Amino acid sequence: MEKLIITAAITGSTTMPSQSEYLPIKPREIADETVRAWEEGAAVAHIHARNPVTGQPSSQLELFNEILDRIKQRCSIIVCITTGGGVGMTIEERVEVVPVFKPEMASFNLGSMNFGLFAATENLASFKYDWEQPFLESTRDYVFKNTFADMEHICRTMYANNTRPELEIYDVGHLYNAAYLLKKGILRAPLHMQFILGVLGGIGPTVQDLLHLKNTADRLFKKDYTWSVIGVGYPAEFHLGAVAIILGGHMRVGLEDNLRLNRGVPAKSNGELVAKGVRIALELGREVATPDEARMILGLKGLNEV
Ligand code: KMH
Ligand code: ZN
Repeated sequence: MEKLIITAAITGSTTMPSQSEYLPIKPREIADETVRAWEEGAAVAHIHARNPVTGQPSSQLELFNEILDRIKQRCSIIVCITTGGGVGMTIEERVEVVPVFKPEMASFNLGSMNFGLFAATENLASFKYDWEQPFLESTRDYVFKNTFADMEHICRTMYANNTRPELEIYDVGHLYNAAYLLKKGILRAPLHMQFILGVLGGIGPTVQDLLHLKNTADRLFKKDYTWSVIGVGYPAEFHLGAVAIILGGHMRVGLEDNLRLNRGVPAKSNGELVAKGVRIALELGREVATPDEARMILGLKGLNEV
């Protein structure tokens, strides 16, 4: 079995600063957390930016620039920049990072969907920032927009910049969207897919759901693809990661998706979550890929081209 690629999703745009005091916000913090994740065994870092004062998700290129610069100076991790962005960002704002930074990889979301963030914080007693509660509440009436026109635009922008798309699959229909784009030559084989389980609006975070995605993908793409899994929340992050380790997939961990290291124990860094992923992999007899080994597995252009 090929080595395991561990992706660390460092901060994201869906977890709130009030949910964890360890969530990195400033460019320096996001870069420090990325380097720590790399030291612990992550081969890929999935990067979002936040307003350094308020912690609000941001599409500002200057913030991305500072984060990416700091990471590149200190380690060789593969950077996969988000084009999912955050609530309220336009497609143009979300995709701009691709032509500007020409990353080795970027996320590519495979369909429009409800994306409910309000439920995860229903038990929070108070909020640190004024924007958090209205932001979460606004997702009761929010559609994460990725129409066919949007997907075609994002996909063409990626190939024009030699950036490998990481296909974000939140439900079974998204696999059929990918199959259509592949048939039309908009997407190119082999695909790299990320199965995301546990977003309110997408498929649930169970092993049965993961196997259904995997079996459907095998049927549609004749096993000519690589895949990774995100289990949103705890313990899904590690349970579904373990299934991916056993089945030959790859795994993503990180504070974007899950804030707990163990039941009732907050994760104090992305590095802790990566280290746990490495421990599980080694216990199950699967070796962990370095960034350069991951570049070979994923067929990436390399750090000199970004
Ligand atoms: N927040 C994850 C559930 C993206 O950034 O484009 C999905 C994600 C997508 O990471
Ligand atoms: Zn993301």
